[in-house]
Amino acid sequence: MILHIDMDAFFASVEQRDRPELRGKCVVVGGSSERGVVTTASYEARRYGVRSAMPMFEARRRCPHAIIVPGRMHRYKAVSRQIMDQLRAFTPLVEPVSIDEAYLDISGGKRLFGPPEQIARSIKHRVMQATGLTCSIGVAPLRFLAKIASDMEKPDGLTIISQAAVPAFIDRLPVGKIPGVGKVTHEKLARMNLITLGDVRQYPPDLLVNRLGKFGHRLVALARGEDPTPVTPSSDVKSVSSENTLSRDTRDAALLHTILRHHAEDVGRQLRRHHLKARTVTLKIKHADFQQVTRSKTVTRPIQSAESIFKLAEDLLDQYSLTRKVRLIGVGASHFITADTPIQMDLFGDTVEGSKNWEKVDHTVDAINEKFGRGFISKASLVPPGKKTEPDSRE
Ligand code: TTP
Ligand code: MG
Repeated sequence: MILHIDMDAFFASVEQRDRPELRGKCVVVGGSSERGVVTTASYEARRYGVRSAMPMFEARRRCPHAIIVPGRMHRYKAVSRQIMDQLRAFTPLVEPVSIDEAYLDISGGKRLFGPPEQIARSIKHRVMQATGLTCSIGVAPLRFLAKIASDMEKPDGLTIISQAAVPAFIDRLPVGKIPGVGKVTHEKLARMNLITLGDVRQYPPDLLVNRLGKFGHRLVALARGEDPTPVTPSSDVKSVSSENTLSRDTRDAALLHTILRHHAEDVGRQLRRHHLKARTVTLKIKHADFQQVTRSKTVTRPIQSAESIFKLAEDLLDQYSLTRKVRLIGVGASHFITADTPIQMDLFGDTVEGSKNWEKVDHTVDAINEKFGRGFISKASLVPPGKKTEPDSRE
């Protein structure tokens, strides 16, 4: 089963979430100048006919009381990452296709997360908990139908097309709804009297290919209920690392250990963000004379927690004889397996004793920092000596 998720009025919803005074109002995101266009509009504004890509003056004409806000792309991107992260908790097979939509292959999720409808509801719930935003979801045995389904009950929709319902759905599906059928193709099909995908199925395939070229092949396949495009996870990350050039060259082992700890923490965070576990940890050192040294250690069982990464990096540093001053130090992790599903976690367990608990700590720290900003909370071992004071009232 393929699940397609698409956020509702994404940019506008983020603005309404961040600025409570905009909630329930007609919000239009876009350029407010003479030549500005609408990027998106809240559902309140859509009632007045405001649409994406409409000139802003037209939007103003249709909805004079609309509040126009300029976009904040960095913000939307950050929220998008948060959403994709939530999705990866259900399956590693997540293919983001735009800033606010993704395909998931949920075929393997039944045992862990229940039937498709339950998975979809859990996803909606999780996305809401993590971001305060609503989304619409479509589930179907075919990728293109999942996409169409997610659009059918917007906003806050959930539409499931079961295997049994597919033939009838295809037969009645207006061709204009098919992703990839633009205005020109739509008109061509209309001239051939092809109104639904059912009409396409009954049409001689050769003739269709003749008229439409390559896209004709695709339409013939879709009409037969074939959409072989697999869900391809975008994450082809091969390694993650964290390093820094020191403000002063040093051989001070205690200082280097503290810095390593920070890097291990950062690497752990990246692994968790990508839902990966690593089997190899690499220590990288650049000396004052710019000579670079790397030392690696590979373990049998994949790790993810900052603590496990730090322990390995620390061993590597201890085994390396520091005869010269260090200019740059870093930690890397590679040799990945995906670490998304509890099955895999149980299967592989974890290596360093007690690191399961550390993983829990790391995940909690990630969640808090995600909500309140990076650095809101961190481990005592990362705080420089002398700064471990009582939290002030602000904290
Ligand atoms: P969409 O998912 O197409 O639109 P939407 O999320 O705003 O509304 P809907 O509930 O109908 O899904 O696009 C996602 C975001 O991408 C949208 O919030 C703004 C941005 N976008 C553009 O920048 N340019 C465009 O032409 C469109 C359509 C969207
Ligand atoms: Mg959307």
